[in-house]
Amino acid sequence: MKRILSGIQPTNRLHLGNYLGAMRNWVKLQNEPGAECLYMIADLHAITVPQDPESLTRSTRETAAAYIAAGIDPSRSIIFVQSAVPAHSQLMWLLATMAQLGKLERMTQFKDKAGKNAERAGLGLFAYPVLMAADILVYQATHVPVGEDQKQHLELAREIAATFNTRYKTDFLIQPEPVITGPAPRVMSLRDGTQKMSKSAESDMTRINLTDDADAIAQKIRKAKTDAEPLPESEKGLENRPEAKNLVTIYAALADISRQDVLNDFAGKQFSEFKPALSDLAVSQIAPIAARMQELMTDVSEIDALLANANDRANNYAIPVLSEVERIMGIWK
Ligand code: AQP
Repeated sequence: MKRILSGIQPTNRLHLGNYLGAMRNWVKLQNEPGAECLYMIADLHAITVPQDPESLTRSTRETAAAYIAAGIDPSRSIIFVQSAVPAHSQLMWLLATMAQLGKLERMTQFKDKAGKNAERAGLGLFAYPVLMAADILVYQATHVPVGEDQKQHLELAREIAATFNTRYKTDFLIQPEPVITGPAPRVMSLRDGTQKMSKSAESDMTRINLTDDADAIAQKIRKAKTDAEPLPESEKGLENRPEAKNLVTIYAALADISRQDVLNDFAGKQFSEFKPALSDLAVSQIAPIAARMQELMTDVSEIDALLANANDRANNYAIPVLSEVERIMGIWK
């Protein structure tokens, strides 16, 4: 029996990177026999950088719609909002007493997000990995699908669970394992192949949103940065060509084939020929998600009802775990 926990921050519209790097694998996991999946909308993580309140609420609903439109079935998986389960924040405080500053200081995502101004970064951004540990441990999750950039945080969650268990002579907290679901591609910006495709990048032309219609997708791919060379015969020929590599990676991920298979079909071809093929493929997979999202967003009461029900189910898992941690620690309640 696997219990799986993962989530995305509702920081803006979800994009192709979130879909190919995370959500598509979540659907596969949901369909595995014996797997119980909890997919969170991580609004408490989103506010570790300033968010406009109205946009945050809108993005929270839209993220729920995106999960469903991408194939996560709310009757099989629990799609819930992190802040609606107070046990996450409560457990975070208890775990914070066991998280070492030195380890938090080594987290590369904090360094990346805080940039040169680390002294001015908020405590929430610094403590983000402790909240992530609470997110996982409060469900006694056994498996967590993580991208490359989250591996360090998962390791910290394992260490915090081990510290708790050693300190209180128990085996109550489960050390979660990373899930390997096959290749989860890292999708890069359409305008700079060295930067990750990101919700918070300023220019909308850098990403394909899951809400983009066929015309928008085609336009973004047409305008995507490339170089003047034709496509190479082998993957080695993509080295030092980040934009070309990115478009080939996206094609391979959408078609569920290897990069080499893509090159076998397109070697020697110019981008003027490759881009329309990529565009057709992207439209065939993303436009139906966008259409379903639009449908769901026309009646938000249905989404709100689904979330209310799932939030209750998530609370039913989390509250007893928090209570047991408190009991073990001797917390007065
Ligand atoms: N470009 C990407 N390629 C592949 N996977 C990606 N993910 C995000 N971007 C890419 C995966 O999506 C999941 C959730 O991400 P998140 O919202 O929690 O935070 P993030 O990784 O910081 O995503 P963004 O889009 O870049 O958001 P902002 O701009 O708000 O920071 C993770 O599994 C991640 O690997």
